[in-house]
Amino acid sequence: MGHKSLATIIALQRKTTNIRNLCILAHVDHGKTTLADSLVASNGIISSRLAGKLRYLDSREDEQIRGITMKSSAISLHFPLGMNEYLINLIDSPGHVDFSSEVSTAVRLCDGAIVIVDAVEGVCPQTQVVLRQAWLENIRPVLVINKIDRLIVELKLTPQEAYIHLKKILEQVNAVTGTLFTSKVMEERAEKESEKQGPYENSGGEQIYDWSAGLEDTDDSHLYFSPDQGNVVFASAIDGWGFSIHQFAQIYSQKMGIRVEVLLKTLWGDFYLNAKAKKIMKGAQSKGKKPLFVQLVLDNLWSLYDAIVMKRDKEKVEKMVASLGVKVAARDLRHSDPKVLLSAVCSQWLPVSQAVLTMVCEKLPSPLDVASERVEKLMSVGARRFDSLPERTQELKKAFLECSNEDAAPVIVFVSKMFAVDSKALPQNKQRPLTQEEIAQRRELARQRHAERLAANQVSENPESAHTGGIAETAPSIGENSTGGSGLSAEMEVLKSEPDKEESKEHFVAFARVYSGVVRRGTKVFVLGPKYDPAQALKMLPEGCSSADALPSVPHMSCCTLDSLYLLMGRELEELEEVPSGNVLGIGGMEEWILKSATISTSPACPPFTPLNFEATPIVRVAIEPKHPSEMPRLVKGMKLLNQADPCAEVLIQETGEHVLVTAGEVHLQRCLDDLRERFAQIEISASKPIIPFRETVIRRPKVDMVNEELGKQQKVAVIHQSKEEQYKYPEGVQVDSSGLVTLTTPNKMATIGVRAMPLPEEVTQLLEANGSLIRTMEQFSLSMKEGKALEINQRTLESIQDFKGKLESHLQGRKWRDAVNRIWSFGPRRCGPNLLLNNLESYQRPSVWQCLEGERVPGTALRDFDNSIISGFQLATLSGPMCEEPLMGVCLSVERWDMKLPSLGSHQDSMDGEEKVSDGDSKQKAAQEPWGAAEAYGSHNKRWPDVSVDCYGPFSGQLIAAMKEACRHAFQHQPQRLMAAMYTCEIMATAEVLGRVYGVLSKREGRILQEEMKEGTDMFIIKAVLPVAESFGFADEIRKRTSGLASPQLVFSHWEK
Ligand SMILES: Nc1nc2c(ncn2[C@@H]2O[C@H](COP(=O)(O)OP(=O)(O)OP(=O)(O)O)[C@@H](O)[C@H]2O)c(=O)[nH]1
Ligand SMILES: [Mg+2]
Repeated sequence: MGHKSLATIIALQRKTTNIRNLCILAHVDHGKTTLADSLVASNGIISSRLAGKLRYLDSREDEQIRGITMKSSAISLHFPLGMNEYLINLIDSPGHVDFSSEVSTAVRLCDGAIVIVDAVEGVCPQTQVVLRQAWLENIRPVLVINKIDRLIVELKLTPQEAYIHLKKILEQVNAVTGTLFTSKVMEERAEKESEKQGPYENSGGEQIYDWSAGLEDTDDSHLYFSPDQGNVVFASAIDGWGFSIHQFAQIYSQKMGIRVEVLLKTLWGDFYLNAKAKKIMKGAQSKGKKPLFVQLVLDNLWSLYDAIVMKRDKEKVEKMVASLGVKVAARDLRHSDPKVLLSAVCSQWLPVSQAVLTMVCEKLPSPLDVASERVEKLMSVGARRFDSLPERTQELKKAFLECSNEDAAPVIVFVSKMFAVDSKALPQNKQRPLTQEEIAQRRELARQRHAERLAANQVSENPESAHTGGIAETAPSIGENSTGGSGLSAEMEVLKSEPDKEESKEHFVAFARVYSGVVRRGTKVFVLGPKYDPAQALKMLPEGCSSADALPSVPHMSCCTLDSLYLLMGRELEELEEVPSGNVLGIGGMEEWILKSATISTSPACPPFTPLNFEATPIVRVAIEPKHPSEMPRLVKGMKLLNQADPCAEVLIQETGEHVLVTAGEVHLQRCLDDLRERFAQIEISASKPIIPFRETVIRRPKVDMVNEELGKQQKVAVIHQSKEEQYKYPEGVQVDSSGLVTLTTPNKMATIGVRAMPLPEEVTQLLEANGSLIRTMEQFSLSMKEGKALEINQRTLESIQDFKGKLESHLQGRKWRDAVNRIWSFGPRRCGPNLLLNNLESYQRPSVWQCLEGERVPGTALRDFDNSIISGFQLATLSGPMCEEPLMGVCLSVERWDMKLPSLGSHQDSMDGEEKVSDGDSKQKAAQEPWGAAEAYGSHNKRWPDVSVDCYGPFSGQLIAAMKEACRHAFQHQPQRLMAAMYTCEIMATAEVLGRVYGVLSKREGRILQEEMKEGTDMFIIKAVLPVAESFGFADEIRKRTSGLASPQLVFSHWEK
């Protein structure tokens, strides 16, 4: 990039009001990257001839080959509008579901978004997802309806039909927004009402619509997309044109002498031109007249396409070109491909970059317009109440709102992902293409040297001449090309001394945004992990300390120096000295401190930002091994790098020592494997077939006997299972009674546990699945209570918990479930999964999991000893079931017996009758919380039960955990067991001709059709189906092949099915 434009951008970075941070969002293939090309071309970074063909922001080779974007990438553009010059930080995001985590990382850094919708396909599943994501992050969207050319050329609609079609698309998009908006209004109203003291006061009818107080600054006009609001552009990114009705209003106000304001209101909608009366009238539809939009806008476009593409009418084209006042090169006029001429004409007449960027600058907010609501959301992690944060933390809200780039303002930066770049791509090492002047200069220099050398050669052989002769015109040495100018960075020194070793090294750049203050090179900052707690840290750190001081170590906080800052320019990076507030930037050298995302600040009071909302569930797992076993260390290193470079891939080492990669889908898996092979590990690897995920569950025992001939298919299977189960030999020490209660005693015979397994009603399982985050909040609350401090949970979350509890109660009815909800001991696995542990012990009371709802709070309630061992045993049992070590789902494990037979231990035991014991000491409770380390805790602090805590069978709490786990497993095995398969939903769009083939592929793969409907205004059918994940591999490819690429499904994980 030229020095001039770099300087322009640096200058613009300080004008916060003129900055727009935005991302392009859409369903896959709706034209995001193509549109980005036109915007990039408007800055001269690529030639406008190549715009739309190059897909400049798809810089990876596999992105170019497959034609889909896989990583989001950013570029900074400048755009003059009227008297102002704007800085546009643009992020292009992928549309494929597998990469939706990349969308989350992009959306977090932006204030606005361009949502693109394909004019033929309309609103697709990912369109809804991205609209929701934009909504959840409180960023403002504008709309581009793209590929209008397809309506003309492919669907061959008339302008009138196209107008109706476009109106429908707008309705669809607005319907999605409408749903989001209503749910939010409802929520806020509920919250406001609960904040008022009495729920019965103020519930008069007229209050119902009075939600304005919470939303006074959310003017709802921007919520809906409408051309007359100026937030819709109609475009064909590939042909380079686009317009909002403002442009046409301008054109026709001059031509027809109608005021611009009038045209703006009437160009879209049911208005028509009454030529006789020279008036614009309402009611075009009822009177059968052409709406203005058709007459003044679409008709013109259609006739242009007709003349250039369909009829190739040279004369007409020339006339039109002349009347539009555009200049077309002679070779474009003669070009054999009419599209070349078309885009030459259209991109001058209605340049898409102009239309889109004008809309962006006018309709999207600057970083200064950040809403207070968004700030609070970003700052308060999870369910925490904003006003429960430390005072100094709350004060930082002001810094967010001011977005100040004064030196005194605290620095706050959020890193949403880490991305890997080749060391060659770093600006320090890059061989930049030279500007014209530089080339001329160098040519001159080389000429001089050449002349000198010739002269020298004539005199004598000079050893230096060989050296100078090596300099080529276009390949300057690194030093000459350094953009920093003032000396080389430390990294460069290393690079120079060890070029070979460094070449293959991956560098990570943090994808970030400055929310407050100015980031400078060399600034010392705190790096805060997602679990950092400012309240805890402020207590530990001295008052007024800074990151430059020597500080005690605080959990989830580290200090580091920012050593390189970059301007992100698509494929390139430019080095920067400082980046002021409100800008998107790259930060180098953070890989040691940041794994995937982090918050960076100069103030220790800064809270970590709320975690990103990831929409995709990583579900496709493969085991990976190197081709040559000796290369294992490289694989391990490579997988570590991959884990860091991908927001959503997970890397696990299983107990068996297998290295497992978990990805969001097949395409994502392929990309991860390619990355590992070619980049991070650089070795040959082999990947197993995808490991199909299952869940294990139990079902109700069928109430039929074996001779009943009327058995359904399902029941027959159950009976076969049952008879198998009867043969199942329980190991010694495990007793099962006729009702299914499994009892088991610890090896040291001190404790006996009785557990029963029951299937949970399906609705309950679903509820548990859907409310994972609430359960986690409850768990956090219980933990904080144990530690003696109560977490402040915000009202909205409390209400959701109450609601959740109510729903559980309503589904757990009947004698079997009496009071079950209040007897919940834990959720599992991982303390938040879809299984329940019930406390059905008569004699044992423990604090309920619903503590946070109970008004009276008794911190540090003493639990019975080893309460935690029971929970841990349950967690282990639910994490991997007895059938194939997969997690359990929909299982209720009820503890019905828990006896502790304690040996008489002399004086301390007088309070116990050998059966029951209630904890009083903290140390034992601690021991119970850390089951595996319990022996030490007992040994050193508490001599009361030396022979109970540890014996030849190991620590007692450990024995109890193992016994509980075994009891759960046997109880599970006593019931009729089932495996649940993971299911995808997919939406396939196909034309009538290929419909049959789509059905063929679906049924071969055991897919089930849920719905089939005709897409309005097109000849496409939309088929919604569910498909087992196990059958899905290669599905998308097969569909594409069988339909010659006409249908391509998107698979989204949906649910588990028995
Ligand atoms: N007819 C027509 N085709 C277009 C238009 N814009 C883009 N395309 C084509 O649509 C395809 C997808 O375009 P991309 O820009 O890669 O789409 P994308 O939204 O970036 O796709 P992902 O990044 O994979 O989600 C390409 O073949 C483009 O040539 C348009 O305005 N009209
Ligand atoms: Mg793309």
